[in-house]
Amino acid sequence: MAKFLVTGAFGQIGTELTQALRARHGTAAVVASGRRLSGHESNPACTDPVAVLDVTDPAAVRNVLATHDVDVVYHLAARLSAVGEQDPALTWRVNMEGLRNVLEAARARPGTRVFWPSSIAAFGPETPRDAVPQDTVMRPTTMYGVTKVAGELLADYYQRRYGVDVRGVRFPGVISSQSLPGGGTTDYAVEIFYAALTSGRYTAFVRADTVLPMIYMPDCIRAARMLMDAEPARLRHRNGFNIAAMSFSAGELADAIRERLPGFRCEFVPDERQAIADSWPRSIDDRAAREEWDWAPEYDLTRMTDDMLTQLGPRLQQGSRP
Ligand code: VAH
Repeated sequence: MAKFLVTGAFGQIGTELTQALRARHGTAAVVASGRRLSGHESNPACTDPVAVLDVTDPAAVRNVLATHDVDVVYHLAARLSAVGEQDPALTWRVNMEGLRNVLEAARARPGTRVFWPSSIAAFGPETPRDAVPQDTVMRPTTMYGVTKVAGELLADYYQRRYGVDVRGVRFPGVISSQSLPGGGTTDYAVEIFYAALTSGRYTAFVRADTVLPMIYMPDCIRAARMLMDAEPARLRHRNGFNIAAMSFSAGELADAIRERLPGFRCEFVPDERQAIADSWPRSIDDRAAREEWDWAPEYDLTRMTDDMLTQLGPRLQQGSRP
């Protein structure tokens, strides 16, 4: 039985990825790890087998892989774009030292495979705004983005120099119904659903005309699984595959919700996160992912909005949040 380790398992993607991996491989096969367990007691991913893991501690990373005899690491622990700007040095340490420690630990255990996500945050103002090519100018303006560009290069180095089987995609903004986002610039695209179903009003922190690439969590998890299941011989790229699912403006998202909840009102009051959003592209060319491992999204704005309201509605009416 293959053993899996998810770092950042109690975060937005980690929570749902851990559950998806456990559904596919069995609970005992998937170790959920986080910097601490306290505060995550209600998180469905925070159930045995769990591990407390600070990814900036190389010995701790090596020990967890050895103790649980890990074959595959989904390395999600990271500080995101907005929160990352509050302490750039810590963001560098967590995002870069954490990744290097995981790659080093995988190198020391031949055959250990790694999934590590990059992000559209790896792009910057000089990147083409529309249909961003797989290989393009990458000069991000956030420390998070810097760590994603550097991380892609580091992961490619470990694959080329040491043969570590590490793979990754550039996730767009992720929208999820089972877990809250963790301090990113795209958090508005999740918060808006909770506000629409509770108070009926939301103040978005970006302009209405802000268009960003987004992906719904079921597609996010399927992309990770498809890439890790892909035949290595087909992969001409390795880390940082562009993937696209949908692009829409904050105003279009509010309109889609209002079509289903007529009383919903949304205002747009940009804050410091607007500058980050403005540095990212509007849409992505994901032909490489489609050609090399058959990527294809299953959720667009309409289907995602319907499912988010269907999933969240009953839960919020019962007064429960993730
Ligand atoms: C963030 N949700 O906002 C993340 C993501 C593309 C955005 O990387 O930082």
